Amino acid sequence: MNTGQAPAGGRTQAVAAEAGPRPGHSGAGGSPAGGAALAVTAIAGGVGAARMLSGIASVVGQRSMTAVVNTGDDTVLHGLHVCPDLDTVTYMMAGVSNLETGWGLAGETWGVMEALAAFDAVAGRSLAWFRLGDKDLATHLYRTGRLAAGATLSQVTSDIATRFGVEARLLPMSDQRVETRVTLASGEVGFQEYFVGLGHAVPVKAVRFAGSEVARPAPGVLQAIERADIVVICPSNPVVSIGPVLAVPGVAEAIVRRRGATVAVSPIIAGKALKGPADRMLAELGYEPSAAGVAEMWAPYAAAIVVDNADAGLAPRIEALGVRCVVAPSVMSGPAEAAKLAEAALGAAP
Ligand code: FO1
Repeated sequence: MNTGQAPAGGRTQAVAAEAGPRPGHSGAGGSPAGGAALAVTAIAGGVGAARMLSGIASVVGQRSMTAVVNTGDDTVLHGLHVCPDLDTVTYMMAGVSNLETGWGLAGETWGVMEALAAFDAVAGRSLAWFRLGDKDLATHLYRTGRLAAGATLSQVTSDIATRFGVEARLLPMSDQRVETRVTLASGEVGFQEYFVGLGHAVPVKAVRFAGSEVARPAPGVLQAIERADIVVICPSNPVVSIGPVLAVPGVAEAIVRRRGATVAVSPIIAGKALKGPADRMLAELGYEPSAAGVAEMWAPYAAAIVVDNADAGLAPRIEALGVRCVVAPSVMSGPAEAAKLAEAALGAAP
């Protein structure tokens, strides 16, 4: 999917803080016991990817990992540059994320949002519809200030990861702005207006990634894909979380070249997304909302896919696509389950 446009017809080849980490968090990174760590590069969206990454970290150690993260969800609010997926991944890898929501920081307070909402009447609209916690705001303030002073998003992302003690390499997909735009019956809106503002409760007619045609992969992205022992396509929404990454020129081609070393994990279990609108969105855009539909989308990119036990019956269809199907429990209800899924995914890579 290197067209800057999400696929509309489906079935196409071209698809196309609190102080300190929680106990058990492997923030120090390092190799797993008993040998050299595998170098893993993950293509990541938001919450599902963050859980998967923490599972991978518990298997190979953070220092062996690179995550190439979607920035199509990024938005400017109150003049601040907010990068939801980068922050979700950073906070999860640091062991400081809000585990209930999956986004934002644990132990957050909301004083600024409450004070901001007091301006709603004079503004004539809701100002705090996208909730930025007091501590989380420090991340957006720092990022915005550094970008305004001329730093690249890659540099700032690296700084933020360092501040939170993350040792995995976190790369934005691009230093240029690529904006996921969603067409609804009422017209086109930005991704967060659809996702948070409208609670993703309205049908999607089309998705595009504005700016992708002229974007370049951020420094290190192509090398991380080329040099990885294993590339993992995380269980994120294929259209709006992984799609923008693939839309950055050169990234899809790099993954296709590493197809033999690439494994995907299905975000769809028994026809449903655990969180978010992926199942509905796939159907609305002409894809089959099932693990087999996801396998069909990823067949050009990945030699193997992990699907949940509930989808074991789809294995023959998936294998007929030329994709090795590994069946494993894939609901990441906690760190132990995430680690087991990571083991299955890393073991699935040919
Ligand atoms: N998601 C929500 O559903 N409501 C919010 O108010 C919200 C605020 C927010 C603030 C910072 C951040 O990094 C993420 C936030 N998210 C919120 C999550 C975000 O909209 C989505 O999870 C991703 O964009 C989809 O991957």
